[in-house]
Amino acid sequence: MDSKTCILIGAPVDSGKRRQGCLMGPDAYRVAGLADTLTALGFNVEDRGNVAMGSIEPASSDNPEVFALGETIAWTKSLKTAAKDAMGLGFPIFMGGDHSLSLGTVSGVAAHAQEQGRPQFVLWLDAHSDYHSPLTTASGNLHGTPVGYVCGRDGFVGFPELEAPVPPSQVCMIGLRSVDGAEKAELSRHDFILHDMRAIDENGIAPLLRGFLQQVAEQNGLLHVSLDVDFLDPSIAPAVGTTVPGGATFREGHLVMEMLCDSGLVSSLDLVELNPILDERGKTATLMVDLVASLMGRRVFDRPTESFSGLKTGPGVH
Ligand code: NNH
Ligand code: MN
Ligand code: MN
Ligand code: MN
Repeated sequence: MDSKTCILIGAPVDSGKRRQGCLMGPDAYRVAGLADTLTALGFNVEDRGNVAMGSIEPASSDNPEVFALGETIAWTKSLKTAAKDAMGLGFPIFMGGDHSLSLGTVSGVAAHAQEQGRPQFVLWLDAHSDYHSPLTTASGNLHGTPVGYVCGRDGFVGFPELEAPVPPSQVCMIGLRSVDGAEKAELSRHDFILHDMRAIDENGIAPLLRGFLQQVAEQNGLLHVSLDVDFLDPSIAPAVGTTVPGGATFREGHLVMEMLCDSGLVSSLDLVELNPILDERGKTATLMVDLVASLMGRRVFDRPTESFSGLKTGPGVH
């Protein structure tokens, strides 16, 4: 693939919860200047427009609460294909759309990784763990299920068969502060790498992330980053339907992105849950674009390279 090409893929998914508005996300990123920002950092940028949902087939769940199941299945199919294809062409940035888009993007990039014979790692930057299945969700909102799906939980009837389940030990979650009881019980049965806000407060975010990056490097993994707007504190990122107080600060957000950049390990990115109608003069969309800039190399001064044992490459080089 071309390491200096960023592929922008709009995923106007709004089926993952009842409050509508995330379908405007891709255009908000465009208006906030995502493409120009990447161009200024030296990338070739290819905006492939928005992915279409695909045809909705009749679908039903044993859980009567489940919302818009058929639509989310249709999105998962089309986004999985789009993600798998894009991995061969450059560094894909999936502009959401709510977090149910990650059922498609993560299963797609993981299938690509398997074809390359490399392990897929996932960094989940989110207030929530999104580890429900359609059978366990109390809200019925499928944006709370992508980690469950990509890690191979039961209950995803009607969704595409998983080609390459991601082992929980290859999933790191940072920023947790709202985890449902049923999710917590199920999470604890597996070896996810879980860092809640208290862990960030006590240790600082850098050592938590560094430990995970070391693992990715040692295993020559590909790394998908899924950035939920609600990872950030609502005071700096209000444009999200599920604000939870006590989130990552402006500098914690940027530091994560800067360290990810220096690691050279990131191979794909989701930007999810931006709901532009809830924004304040575009400040959340602008912050998200600036975070992408930090991930892709914007910096004041260079740092000595981190001593990861993996390949020393740039973002998207894999
Ligand atoms: N766990 C809750 C649910 O399943 C909230 C999920 N909401 C999110 N996830 N915003 O990131 O409904
Ligand atoms: Mn590749
Ligand atoms: Mn989420
Ligand atoms: Mn969330």
